[in-house]
Amino acid sequence: MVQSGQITFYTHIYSPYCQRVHIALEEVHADYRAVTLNVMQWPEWYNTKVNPTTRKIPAITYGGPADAPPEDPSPEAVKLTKSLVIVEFLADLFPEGKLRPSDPVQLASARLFVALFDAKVFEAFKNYFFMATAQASDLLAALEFIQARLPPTGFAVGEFSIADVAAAPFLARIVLLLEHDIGMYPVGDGKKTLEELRKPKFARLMKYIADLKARPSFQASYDEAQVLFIFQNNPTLKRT
Ligand SMILES: N[C@@H](CCC(=O)N[C@@H](CS)C(=O)NCC(=O)O)C(=O)O
Repeated sequence: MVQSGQITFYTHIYSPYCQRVHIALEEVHADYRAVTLNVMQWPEWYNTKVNPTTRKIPAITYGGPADAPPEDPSPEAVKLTKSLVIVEFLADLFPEGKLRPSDPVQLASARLFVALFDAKVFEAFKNYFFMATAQASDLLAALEFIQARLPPTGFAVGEFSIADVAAAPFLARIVLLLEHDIGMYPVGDGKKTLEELRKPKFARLMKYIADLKARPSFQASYDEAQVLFIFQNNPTLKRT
């Protein structure tokens, strides 16, 4: 399909939710303009003119004049937020990008994978790294649960799909945080947890993560050094 409207993508490199959208944009070869928000000084125009609904990133505007300034998008442009809504929108807009399996069973499996991933892995990610209300064993259990859903080879439902778009940013950040022992858990716990993940029991999951990270769309949307720097300086991840 020839893209019929402009796409402006509001983002920041640290955000796994933004990376979902970024991966999808790259996968479908969309023509888009990325606007990095100054998250240290959250711009008021973003809350009032781009995303008054949730005031979070990511968001996109679609359509309207291509030369409208990002901080003053045209009323003609559609404004969308919520990473998975945008990813599904891009899958619809660019069917040739094949982000969404054409087989209904595969599609349902991909959507189920996303729902389970968010319920299990995201919860453990938040609670283990940021809240210290979960143990390493909770994170490992969530990852084992997701690993058990993977086919022997390939991506979450075989071919690369929305399921992988949703999972990749979080899985990459989990490994990165563990490698650098960043999180609200006791010092040294991250490295021990990573040792567990490097055991044969988690070989399938680690191969899946390696395959995700090797994907050109992932590489185009990720800068490990920058993400690490932001995590290292994130006050909500500083142990007291
Ligand atoms: N469920 C939303 C979550 C988006 C989200 O939490 N974004 C964070 C960045 S990772 C944000 O904008 N935080 C700023 C804030 O809460 O003020 C999605 O899927 O897009």
